[in-house]
Amino acid sequence: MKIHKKRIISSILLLFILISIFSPYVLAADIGFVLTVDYSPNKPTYDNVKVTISSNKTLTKITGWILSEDKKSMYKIYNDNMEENITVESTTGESSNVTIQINYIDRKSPQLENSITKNANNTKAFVTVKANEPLQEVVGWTLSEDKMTLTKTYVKNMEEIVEIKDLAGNITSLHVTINYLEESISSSYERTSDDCLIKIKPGTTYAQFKQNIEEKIEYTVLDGTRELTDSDIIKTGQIMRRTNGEDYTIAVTGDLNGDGYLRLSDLAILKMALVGKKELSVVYLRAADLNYDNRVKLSDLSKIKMVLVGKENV
Ligand SMILES: [Ca+2]
Ligand SMILES: [Ca+2]
Repeated sequence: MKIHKKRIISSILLLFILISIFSPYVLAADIGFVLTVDYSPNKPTYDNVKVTISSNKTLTKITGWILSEDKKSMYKIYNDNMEENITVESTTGESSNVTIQINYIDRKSPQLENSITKNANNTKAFVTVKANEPLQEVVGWTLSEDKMTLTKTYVKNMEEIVEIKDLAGNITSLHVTINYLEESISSSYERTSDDCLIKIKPGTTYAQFKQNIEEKIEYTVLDGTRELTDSDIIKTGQIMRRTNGEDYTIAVTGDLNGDGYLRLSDLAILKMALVGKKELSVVYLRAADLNYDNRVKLSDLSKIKMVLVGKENV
């Protein structure tokens, strides 16, 4: 019984608070004829746009508009860009002019112009796509600040179809064929567009490394300025220097302190990097990307843990 009483008291208190919050509006109830106009969606779209006009008063029906049950709002569906002036009237005789303006319905796919250049060694191809309108981000591509240009660097031959979307989602398919780059330097290791060499297992010796590089490729591996010998361990941060003048920075998977192995100390570094207490340079970010998805995230931390307890392999 006591509890019940308390509830009543707190309900009364709540009511009092609510009244005091809303009383300024209640007192100023006659604030005239107020209209708000809502567009849905209100960003580039290939859909129709629903325009809703809401008011504090009941409205008079306008031809072409659908009035709500309480008559305090009405909507109309527009299937094209347009500008229209309408006069909205309340049932009590007030009126107000409203300009409806829609200029972002887009049902045209982007027009693209693409060009491909390559470097002198035939080891990289640079694809540039220019559009006649702003584009959405495409995974693996770099979008310019004005969103009109996409670029991507290819380091191996491939053929792919890229779906390029404008802001409204209209798609133009781009067929990219790269077939004139030098053949791969390794069947196990991968060269990235930022000139790192990835997918090298921790604890790899230089002798083992050499077995994984194509025979026709001429190179040395440097630790600082020192050339490696066969029994040396391959470490993150070492440089593979080719006779064609290209340098690739070596990223040993999971080796984040540059000793060539994956140990608890590497796990500690990844933890610090993930909480923002340590910044990793490009090659160490590559080494930290244990699942090779081009991102360093918690999933890489779980993977490193699984490798350390022997439940997974690099
Ligand atoms: Ca290490
Ligand atoms: Ca990753």
